[in-house]
Amino acid sequence: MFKHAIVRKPAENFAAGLTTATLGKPDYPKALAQHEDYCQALVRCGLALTRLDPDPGFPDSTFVEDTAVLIAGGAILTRPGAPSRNGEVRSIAGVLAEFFPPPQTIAAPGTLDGGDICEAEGATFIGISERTNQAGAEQLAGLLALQGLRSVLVDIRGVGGILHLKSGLAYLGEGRLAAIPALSDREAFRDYEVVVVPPGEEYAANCVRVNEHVLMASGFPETERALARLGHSLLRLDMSEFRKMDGGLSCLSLRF
Ligand code: CIR
Repeated sequence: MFKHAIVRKPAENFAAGLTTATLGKPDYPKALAQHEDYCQALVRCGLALTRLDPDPGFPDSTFVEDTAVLIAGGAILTRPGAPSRNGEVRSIAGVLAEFFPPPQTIAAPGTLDGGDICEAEGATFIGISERTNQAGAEQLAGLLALQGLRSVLVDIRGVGGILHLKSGLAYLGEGRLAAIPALSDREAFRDYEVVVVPPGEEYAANCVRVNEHVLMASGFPETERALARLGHSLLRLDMSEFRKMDGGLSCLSLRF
């Protein structure tokens, strides 16, 4: 069960962050409203929120998930692969100190973004991407192994259209994953039931199971029907403005 989440409101210069999407510039008031809806959904899932102030020094800092990995009661500070995001870790470290013992860290030459980490009961999948390199992935796997946790590295560098592993993969609980077609038949996932999101609905694979609910982006009817049919209680959220900045549902919070 998750009890808590850390979120950070987007800063006014949110549109100055990194993106590869060609969906236009995000509308700031709309992004704020969508962020608030997201926060309310987490509250509805039973979470207490730590809400951080916007940080215009780092336009991508609303995507807090990338700065830390919270697994097995411990915190690991990441070393984000995008140089412009490296400084985001410092302020998150201060917040995590309220909740966790002194954190482990990912060290150079390793780089790692939290968006590449998918914890799936029995295994932690670590994406090797444009942001997370082999050294970073191996460091994290080593730290998790000290806790007796198994990691599986998943190279996503050849997969188009996703920034992070979790842009195309989510753990839904009870041995079930949601995945984009390009990832769905990877050997790494063979012990899981994989719900494949249909072509054209790839963005919907970045959903998040939070206690009794699954948060998913609105506007993806086939995925919605498939998840509902499997008995998931869905909370649908408009993510349009975050999508314009390559962001999804999972990246907007650190949950623990
Ligand atoms: C970036 O490129 O770093 C941000 N604009 C988006 C980060 C999204 N994070 C995530 O999916 N975990």
